[in-house]
Amino acid sequence: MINIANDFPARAGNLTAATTLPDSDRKPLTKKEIAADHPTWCPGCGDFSVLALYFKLIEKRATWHEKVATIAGIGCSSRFPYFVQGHGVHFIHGRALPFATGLALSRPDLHVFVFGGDGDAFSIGGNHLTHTARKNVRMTYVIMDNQVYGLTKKQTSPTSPLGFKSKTDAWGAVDYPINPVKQLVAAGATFIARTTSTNPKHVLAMMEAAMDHDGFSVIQCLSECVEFYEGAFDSANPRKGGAFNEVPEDHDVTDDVAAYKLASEPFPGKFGIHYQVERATKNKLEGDIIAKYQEKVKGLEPWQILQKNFDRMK
Ligand SMILES: Cc1ncc(C[n+]2csc(CCOP(=O)(O)OP(=O)(O)O)c2C)c(N)n1
Ligand code: SF4
Ligand SMILES: [Mg+2]
Repeated sequence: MINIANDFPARAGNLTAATTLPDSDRKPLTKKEIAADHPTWCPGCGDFSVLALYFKLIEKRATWHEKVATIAGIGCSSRFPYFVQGHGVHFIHGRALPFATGLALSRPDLHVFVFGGDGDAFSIGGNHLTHTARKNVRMTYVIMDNQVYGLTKKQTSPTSPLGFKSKTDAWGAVDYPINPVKQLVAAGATFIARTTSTNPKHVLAMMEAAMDHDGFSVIQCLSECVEFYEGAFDSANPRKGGAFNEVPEDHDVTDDVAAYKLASEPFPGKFGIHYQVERATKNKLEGDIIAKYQEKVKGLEPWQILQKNFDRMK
């Protein structure tokens, strides 16, 4: 049996506070309390900004350690949970979403955040992304898109543009790149937004809107890999001669065809919420089935429920 005070002395303080104080008397988390190890990303990496804004979001939303979980797969961007002092998992490459799904379904009191890269999301994890989107599991997924595999030192990723020269495409990429928004619309995601790490105010606004969405909320956040794809997003950065254009006010976010069209604009395209609709979450639909069954077996001991199931199988 785990003894929190002995086995996790660093966390024991938080737990004691959580168990003895009524919620109304508890202080919300500060950035200092949620920041862990010094991030080990290369100086200038776009991922620093995303992490800083996640801390800001947690601070702004006045929440507590046991109410938030930070999950990731593998990649530079997926090192995210290491740098967060809180509950989280650095999981298998491309498998962050199935893990997060289990957590989100079994713990509806938590807000589950998933962070990861374009490779993690659209290559090895592409299948999981499609299914999490159609199931509409309540969580927020921030895809830190640098259009390259950073951790493994410059291979072509599914979002790398045609002609991109890398260790896997010495002559330039020939495979047509994935358009994240179009892919997510087709898969059935109920919240899809685009932002860029060089615009902190906008990143925070998108994270807040995503957190408020009751369903699977996905943000494609351009996050430059200064080591292996420098300058990739200059065209979206006014400080580098580019343009940051927001989604037009008259765009109907509930119209999937309009979202698809908007996402077809040449890179860097528009930033903001491209698509948002309400659809029952898997959390709600499954929760209803569980509640209905629990009503049926009310008063029975767990072994009696098991026995009933065995009897039915005879
Ligand atoms: C099953 C498996 N296959 C391949 C790898 C090697 N690998 C680790 S990270 C990665 C790609 C990372 O790219 P991305 O998700 O875009 O993250 P970034 O490093 O760019 O942030 C690959 C191919 C792995 N760790 N596990
Ligand atoms: S290799 Fe690229 S993505 Fe990875 S930490 Fe360095 S700059 Fe960031
Ligand atoms: Mg990447």
